[in-house]
Amino acid sequence: MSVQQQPDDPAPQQPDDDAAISEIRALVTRADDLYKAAPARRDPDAAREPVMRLLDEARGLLAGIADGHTRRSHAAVIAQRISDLDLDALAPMLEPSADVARAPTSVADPSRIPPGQHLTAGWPVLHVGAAPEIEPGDVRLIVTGRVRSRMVVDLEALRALPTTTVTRDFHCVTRWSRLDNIWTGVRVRDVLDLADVRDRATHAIISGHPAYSTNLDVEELRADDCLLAWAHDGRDLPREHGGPLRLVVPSRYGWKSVKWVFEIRLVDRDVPGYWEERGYHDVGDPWREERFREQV
Ligand SMILES: Nc1nc2c(c(=O)[nH]1)N[C@H]1C(S)=C(S)[C@@H](COP(=O)(O)O)O[C@H]1N2
Ligand SMILES: [Mo]
Repeated sequence: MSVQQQPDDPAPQQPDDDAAISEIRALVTRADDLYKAAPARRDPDAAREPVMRLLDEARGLLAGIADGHTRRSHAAVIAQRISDLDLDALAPMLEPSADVARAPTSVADPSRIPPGQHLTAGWPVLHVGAAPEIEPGDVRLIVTGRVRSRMVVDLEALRALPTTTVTRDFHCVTRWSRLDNIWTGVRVRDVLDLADVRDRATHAIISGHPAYSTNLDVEELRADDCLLAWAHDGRDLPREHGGPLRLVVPSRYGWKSVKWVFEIRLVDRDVPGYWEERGYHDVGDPWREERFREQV
């Protein structure tokens, strides 16, 4: 599969962008190193301030990246780290993607908002690594592991299955919620049935580009509103939100909704994914506020 990483803008990337990007990368690496260092492990509160200073500095350099897509991608990388340290500092820095219709921020029924969440009208972009650029014709989804027929399907084959549209709220563990997202795609259940999942399969590891994964139990994957989606609000899914194809798991925090999804691997035990290995909850139900794994 060809996965190229390119800026949005066909114009050549500004040399200034490169300078800002490498400075940001260096600051984020320093922040990570500092946070992982043994003294920081013993006293995370003391580490917080110097790490935040580095991340703040990195954040200040974002304005130096002219290409909007590249800028949001780097903002997302910084945001994810800040969210671990100080959620209040995060909200003002999340840059919503351009050209996406605004979502409601007031609701008649406040019981639609899970505990600890606030509403956002824009659609923040959040992911680790650089967003890949994948042509619709290059999309391949592998369904493998404990299945009777291992499958590799392309987007055309997925679109030939019965299409479903659902309207669902989206809740990110970094505390923003976006209401009334209209997703169009196919039910994961239909794809699982084609692959003929073996009885022993209890969980799945879902992987997305460039190097992301999460775990879900099979029962959740088979829910009516769990989709492999290619459209949002009636338009092709924007690239930075996981286009051409992403997983959508509305009943879980956003980190389970893998963007640029390329593999569903059925397994017979629960295997933590990217964020779960870093302390996020294995289930991640926003209504139960399952943000983090219980401390062991
Ligand atoms: N491939 C991939 N998918 C991903 C992520 C990621 O880092 N890589 N981040 C997750 C997280 S933490 C969230 S909240 C949502 C954000 O989706 P959005 O950028 O469309 O708002 O994508 C999820 N899917
Ligand atoms: Mo998230």
